[in-house]
Amino acid sequence: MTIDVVDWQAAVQAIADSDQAVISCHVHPDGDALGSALALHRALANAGRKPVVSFSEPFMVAPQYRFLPGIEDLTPPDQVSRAADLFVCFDVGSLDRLGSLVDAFEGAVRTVVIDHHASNTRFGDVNLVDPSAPASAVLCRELLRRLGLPLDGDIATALYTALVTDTGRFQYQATVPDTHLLAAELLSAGVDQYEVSKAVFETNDIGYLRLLADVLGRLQQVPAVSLVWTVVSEADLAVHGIDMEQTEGLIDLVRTDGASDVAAVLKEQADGAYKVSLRSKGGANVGQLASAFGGGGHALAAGFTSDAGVEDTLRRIVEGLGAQARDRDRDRDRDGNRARDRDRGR
Ligand SMILES: [Mn+2]
Repeated sequence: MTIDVVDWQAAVQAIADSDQAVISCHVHPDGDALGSALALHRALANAGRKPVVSFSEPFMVAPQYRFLPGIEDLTPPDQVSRAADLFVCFDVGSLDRLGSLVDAFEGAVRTVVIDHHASNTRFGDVNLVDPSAPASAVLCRELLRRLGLPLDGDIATALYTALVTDTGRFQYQATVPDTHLLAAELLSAGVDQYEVSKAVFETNDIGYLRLLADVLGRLQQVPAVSLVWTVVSEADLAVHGIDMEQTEGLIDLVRTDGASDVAAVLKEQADGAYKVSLRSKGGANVGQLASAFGGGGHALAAGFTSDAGVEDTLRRIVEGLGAQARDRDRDRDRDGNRARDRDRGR
């Protein structure tokens, strides 16, 4: 944990002092964002408090998360107070990622930001940010412990769903022994892990499977920068009757191309812009790349939005990856020269 104890204490104090906290997460919430927010909401409600949990327009939960306990407690964002005594958000790297709840955040008396994105802009009064945490849910669990709020089966299910999705089923690099210990603790608290797996990983819409056939059919490799990429258009969604929210897992298939270090999926938005998801297996730093284009994320998983069209967006990605590769080569050469100089006794 890289979070200062003073910050933990400030967050605990802020939450303990609040009666009607607004709890939220980023737009188009994934399992970690939604699971963490629902977990804190339920824990506070169990303690007799009156928290509100919500997220931005479009106020739609992706189908694979609709089984989550507490989903029925979500309040539409336009009904959320713009003058709450406290606003707590999970998995939100920067203020704009709160979408239509930005004004609710800005109107709150106190704000607490809990996140694990390396690119987090620390926009809260209190910021609990640990880029080494494999999921925001890990920080949520620690917060509950410090608040003295016990787990129940529903809280554990929300946190487990967050953990299993953000770690790629305990596969990604941030997964450490403590991650498995937390999973064990959550399962012991009453999670039916196969119900979670079935809902999240084993239930696809036939339209999505057919969309996959189209989208994977147009995969392209750019060997010069070890990139594989594809695009999902609004037309694809219309043809197969799919919402963009349902394509969250697509990048995980694309990234399995064994010949490529970096995977990119360009998703066309209703306004014609493209949301770009990026993954790296360790060669490139896609977080740095996404930040350069106004987005953010982690070294191995990041994203940004582009209104430049497919061709120009791709050209920028390729140029950015090329520049990173040249920087890495230069660093390697310099280190090599140093080692040689040392060997020669200079
Ligand atoms: Mn996360």
